[in-house]
Amino acid sequence: MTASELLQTRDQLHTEFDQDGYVSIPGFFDPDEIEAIRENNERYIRDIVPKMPETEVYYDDKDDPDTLKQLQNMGKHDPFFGSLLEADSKLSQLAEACLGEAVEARNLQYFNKSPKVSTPTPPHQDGYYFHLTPNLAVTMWIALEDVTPEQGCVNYVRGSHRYGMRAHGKSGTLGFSQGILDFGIPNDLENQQSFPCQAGHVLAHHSFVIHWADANTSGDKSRQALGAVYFAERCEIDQSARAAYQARLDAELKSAGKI
Ligand SMILES: O=C(O)CCC(=O)C(=O)O
Repeated sequence: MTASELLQTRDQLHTEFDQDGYVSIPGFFDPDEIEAIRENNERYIRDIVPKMPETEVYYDDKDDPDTLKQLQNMGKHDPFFGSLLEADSKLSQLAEACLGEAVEARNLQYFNKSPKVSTPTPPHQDGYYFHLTPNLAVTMWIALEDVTPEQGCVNYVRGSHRYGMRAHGKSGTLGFSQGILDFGIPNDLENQQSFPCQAGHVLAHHSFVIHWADANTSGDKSRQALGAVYFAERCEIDQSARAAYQARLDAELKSAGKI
């Protein structure tokens, strides 16, 4: 999708996002754009990851680099990824179109499910991790490669952003420490939508939308994606709650030998 197509479809995107809690845009990044992102991602993993703080790099198996699972704050560590997020970038414009108001970039994450070791992403709402008032944010999930259900595609509960925050508890999953405790009520089951997709496809979801992904059972393929997070500019962040949560998590992961 070009920047001008994005501008032309702003209202439609906002209406759809309001109604379903997400939008799904095949080909948001064209093949050349996604190839450039993939090449820079490889460079980033090779050159930047070794210099990153251990609290921002998760491996399914810390002793096996092939099991790299998640990275945080890529935009802060590298100008290429910083430019993907900056004001007026396509992602920033999409975030603004979805929420219908001014946004601020917060994080760029890498999400992989290695074929060697892979765990499901538990059903959760991103807003649980964000500590925002109002809880208004959007995550854009960017497929770096084609993703089938066997590789662990993203699934949503359509319309779930309208019912507020569900109770979360420890999931035991590295990188997604919290999951919805009572997931599977009739509304969850009746409104599930799965999104197998092709490289360059972008899914943008509201901070209250329930989503999850299965483990990668493909046997030989990775499942690589980026997640770009924007908060509505007017949100207040409870910095002390965020910092306390992060400190607790880092200490738990450290004592369990995960980081
Ligand atoms: O990549 C995944 O498995 C899930 C990503 C996710 O939860 C998110 O983008 O908010």
